[in-house]
Amino acid sequence: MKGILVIDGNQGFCELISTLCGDLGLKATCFLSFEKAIAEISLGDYDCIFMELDLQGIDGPQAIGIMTGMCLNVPVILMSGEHASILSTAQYAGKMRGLNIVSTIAKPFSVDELSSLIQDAADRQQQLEGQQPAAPREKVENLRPGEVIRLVEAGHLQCVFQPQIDLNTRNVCGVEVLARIDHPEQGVITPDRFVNELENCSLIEVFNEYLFNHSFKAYKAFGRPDLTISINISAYCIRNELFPDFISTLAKQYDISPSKVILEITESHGLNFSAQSLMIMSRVRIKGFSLSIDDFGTGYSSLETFSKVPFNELKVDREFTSRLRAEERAKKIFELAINLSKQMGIVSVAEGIEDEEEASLVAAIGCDVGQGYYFGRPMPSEKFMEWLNWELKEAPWKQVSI
Ligand code: G
Ligand code: G
Ligand code: MN
Repeated sequence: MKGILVIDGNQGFCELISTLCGDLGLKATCFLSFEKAIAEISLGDYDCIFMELDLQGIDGPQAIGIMTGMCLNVPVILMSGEHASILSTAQYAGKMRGLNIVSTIAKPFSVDELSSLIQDAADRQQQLEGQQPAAPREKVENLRPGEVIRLVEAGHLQCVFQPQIDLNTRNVCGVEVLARIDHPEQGVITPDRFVNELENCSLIEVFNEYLFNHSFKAYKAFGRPDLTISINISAYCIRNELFPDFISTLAKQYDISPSKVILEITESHGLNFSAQSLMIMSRVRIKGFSLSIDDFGTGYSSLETFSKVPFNELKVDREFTSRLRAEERAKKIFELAINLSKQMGIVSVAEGIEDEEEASLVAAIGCDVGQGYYFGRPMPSEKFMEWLNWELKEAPWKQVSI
């Protein structure tokens, strides 16, 4: 153990933390300001840094900015007596810039809380010391729209299927289709490397024609007309006068009830409130299809969209699900989204559920449907059919009393 570095303007606090560290067999080095600590910090030779946000001179958030420039990977713990939201924003911003902020602690705290934080930091550091640093990720180019279409036409479009669970009955109730390109040289490519460019040009329509056919065909093969099928569409579709008839004709051709088809729209550039696109969305609803607002709460999603577009489902972004447990603010926003759905009389879906605790938590808040790795990852159609059989009898979430 190399020891702990403490930056706090309060002499008494520095003494307390030194004593606690001493009891745990750790050495603490304390500084009353960031300026005084900076030379030591740059050596990076500590197991952990405890830093107060409200410092004289260079304050905590500024200090975070300076530390990110130093490329440190020492774990940092932020402390503050300010409102919890300030602490969690500072943590979030620091992490975004690559600083290893492992936790925050609101003052005043008990000696026990502090001791367990110090112990955790020491344990974590010991684990890390045995590990190789991660290899830097190679920068990969996005696929050009023309190339995507060429690959799709050559049969390289893959669809994977992720289950959705009714949180009241705990049975599967739907499936979301996610597109992949199986690239001959680069392997499986996810939509973050091709969808944006494609959505900005008319080739998205060619892509969608393949995608819808592929998805509907697989859906029929599942032999589960009770499930809904959710497909991601882009703003481009709902500016196209031909889209309502296209989707309607296709559903008839595959003998699929429109009431089982949910079209997910992510707000991004391009979703506008022109009379034309509002009319197209209304026509899609009149023909019996559902419209879902995807990734709600992040990016471009706004209450304006919500108030103008005829959505009948809201999917809360997985960002909120993952922060629900640790962050009171994320939980409040989650609750707001669920209450809003209830008031509007529409279905709510939580994305990104990764364990039972998250599943129970979102269900307790009143969310209707759950989706995430806990229930099932996106799977190729054959795997999904096996999953459906397994789900009927063995799924662990059915054993949980609700
Ligand atoms: O697993 P994944 O990386 O597939 O999905 C990332 C995002 O890509 C999803 O949130 C979804 O919005 C988008 N996406 C996935 N499949 C499609 C698709 O077929 N069409 C469009 N327009 N977007 C998709
Ligand atoms: O359309 P949309 O944003 O909902 O796409 C879902 C995306 O989220 C896909 O990229 C999918 O692979 C990913 N995803 C689905 N479930 C989970 C989960 O439990 N955890 C994480 N981290 N990602 C998930
Ligand atoms: Mn989606």
